[in-house]
Amino acid sequence: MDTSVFISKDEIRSRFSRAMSAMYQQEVPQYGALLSLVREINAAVLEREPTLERDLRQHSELTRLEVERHGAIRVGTAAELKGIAQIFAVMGMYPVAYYDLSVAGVPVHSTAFRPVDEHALQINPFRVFTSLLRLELIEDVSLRQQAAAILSQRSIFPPGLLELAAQAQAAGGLTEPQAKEFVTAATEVFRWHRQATVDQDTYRKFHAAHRLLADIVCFKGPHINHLTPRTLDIDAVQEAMPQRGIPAKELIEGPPRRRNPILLRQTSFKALEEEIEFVGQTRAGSHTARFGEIEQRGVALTRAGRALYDSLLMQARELGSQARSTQTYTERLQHVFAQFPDDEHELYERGLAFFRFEPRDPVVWQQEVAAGRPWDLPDLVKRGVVALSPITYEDFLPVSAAGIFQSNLGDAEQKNYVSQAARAEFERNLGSPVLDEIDLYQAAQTRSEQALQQRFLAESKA
Ligand code: OOG
Ligand code: NI
Repeated sequence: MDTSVFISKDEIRSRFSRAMSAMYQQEVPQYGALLSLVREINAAVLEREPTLERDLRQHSELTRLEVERHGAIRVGTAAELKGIAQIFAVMGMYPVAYYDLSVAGVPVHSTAFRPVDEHALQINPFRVFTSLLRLELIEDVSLRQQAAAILSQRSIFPPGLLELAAQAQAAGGLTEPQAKEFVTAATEVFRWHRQATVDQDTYRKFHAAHRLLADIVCFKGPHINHLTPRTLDIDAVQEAMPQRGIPAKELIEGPPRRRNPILLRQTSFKALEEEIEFVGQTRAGSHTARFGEIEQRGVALTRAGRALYDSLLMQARELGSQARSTQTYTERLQHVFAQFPDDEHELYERGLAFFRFEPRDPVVWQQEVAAGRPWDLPDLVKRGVVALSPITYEDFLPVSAAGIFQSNLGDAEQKNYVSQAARAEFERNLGSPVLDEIDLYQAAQTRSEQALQQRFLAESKA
């Protein structure tokens, strides 16, 4: 087979994310309004910070600043999850990390399908946060059985789509006409259907048990529930949303604002009420599930860095639950996170964050090579011969994800389940293990270090 006729996975992923964006803007006009706001604020930031502009331009980031960075779906069964995995694989998206949301009272567990290699991430990092319903966390046994029966009746994939995915896997790719057909059919899986598959009483029963249960079980498929563009100033967008009549969630999730951003900050507007039709009823009902989100990413943390982040976040939240506190959550977060170093060199030296390495200046580098000292990266970094370039965090945060879920469920839904992580069960349902995100960042850092070391050795011999 002549593989040169195949369209690259990265290209198929880019086309898919564009198609999803177009569909979602049509389905949820308020999402279009959010996109315009983000575009305006990004433009203002670039004007204010010419060095950032130059940086983004150099890294070919400027032209794709406006493309969506992620979306989210929720599926009902193991078979659906396996099919979804097969479809995303065609686009070079693989399951990374396991997220247990049961702690937050949400009866799902999740992974994110995303590109993993650096080149693919650079071309288009689009990822889909994918949650699987955990019926075993629904108390009412008969409701559980009814949900399983309804789910077993539906088929979320248009005819031919899984076959096309299987063929892509067997042959090693898709030709242009196949890729076209594939993107159209794959996008169709996530379309919104205003016709519920059940009558109003059934919907109400599921809704009363958990709103998420109704959202997952009562419709034809796993409609995309939000898309998320990248913003260069999340605080500005958060502030501007209400002024534009966009009902913003109260808080930005994740770490506080810092000089050196870490991990992921995100916020959203609340899910809209949408008209739906029930089986056998002429009067319309309503359902809320779909919203818009924005994100701003920072450097990926090592296991030590992540442990520090988790413990500081916990502290900020615990302080909040003490009645005496007069500080706002944002103030507490700022205060507690003063303990997290905000200096690149310190983050590197203390092994808290992941970086790539490059010579700061060609002349200084030449002199260093000529000096004949042995290779010692920490020393070269310390002396400023080698510059640090942060490795971007490409994943999600379970506490933040829970906050995003909950802002769309209403307070009444904050049922707390005991933590019941079930990673092995999830992986069985998925049909493969999920990749470890920290291993991926570690590998990227190690590759960068080794490449620079090889260059150092080669040039010093020459
Ligand atoms: C997913 C919520 C999590 C994020 O960005 O953390 C998420 C959902 O509501 O289905 O998308
Ligand atoms: Ni999201």
